[in-house]
Amino acid sequence: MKDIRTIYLLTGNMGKFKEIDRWLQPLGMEVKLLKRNFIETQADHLEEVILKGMDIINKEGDINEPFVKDDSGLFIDALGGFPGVYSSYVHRTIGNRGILDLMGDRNDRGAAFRTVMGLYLPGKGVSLFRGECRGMISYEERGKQGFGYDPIFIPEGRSMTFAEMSVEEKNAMSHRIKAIRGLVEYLSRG
Ligand code: ITT
Repeated sequence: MKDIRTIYLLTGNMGKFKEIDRWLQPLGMEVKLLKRNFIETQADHLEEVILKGMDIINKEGDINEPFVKDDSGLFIDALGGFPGVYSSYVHRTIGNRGILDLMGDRNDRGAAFRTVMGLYLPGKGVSLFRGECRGMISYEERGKQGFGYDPIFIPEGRSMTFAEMSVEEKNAMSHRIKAIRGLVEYLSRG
């Protein structure tokens, strides 16, 4: 394992922080919150969003510690991948209710959550890790846990939404933790 015991997570989303912290803590890694006020660049792909975001932060030049940034989105098949890279804006504006209205009673409800996670290591630059979780959009909002689109997303093979699951249950199958597993494996390669 590259000798990294503390990772800074650049996010304003405490739901993400909780999930990542819950996963990394038992592996002996401490996650600390790194807050930065910057406007996220809009782009067509999560990879571009994250690379541009990390580049802006690196240019500020005041972070000399390993840090991680997570960019995620909900991609709905029947809506051509919408809201995708616009997930944050769409959630703030029309919300889960609006997505359910757009879906109406159509049967084709397949969707995927995707995460691209960027890891910055001083002297090594940025590495990207990806994770996807397929599932379907529910017909109504269910559950109080989690955050964002969790109340309307049912992961493949399950009948509960993410918002009806504990952090541990969601982590066992989530897009975010698939990306984190890649990151941990990368660090453990030394
Ligand atoms: P930061 O950029 O500060 O990390 P954010 O909430 O803006 O936080 P994203 O751009 O990655 O994060 O997320 C886009 C939207 O998708 C946003 O509304 C999130 O709440 C939602 N989202 C991301 N991951 C999710 C997950 O695991 N479950 C449910 N919704 C999620």
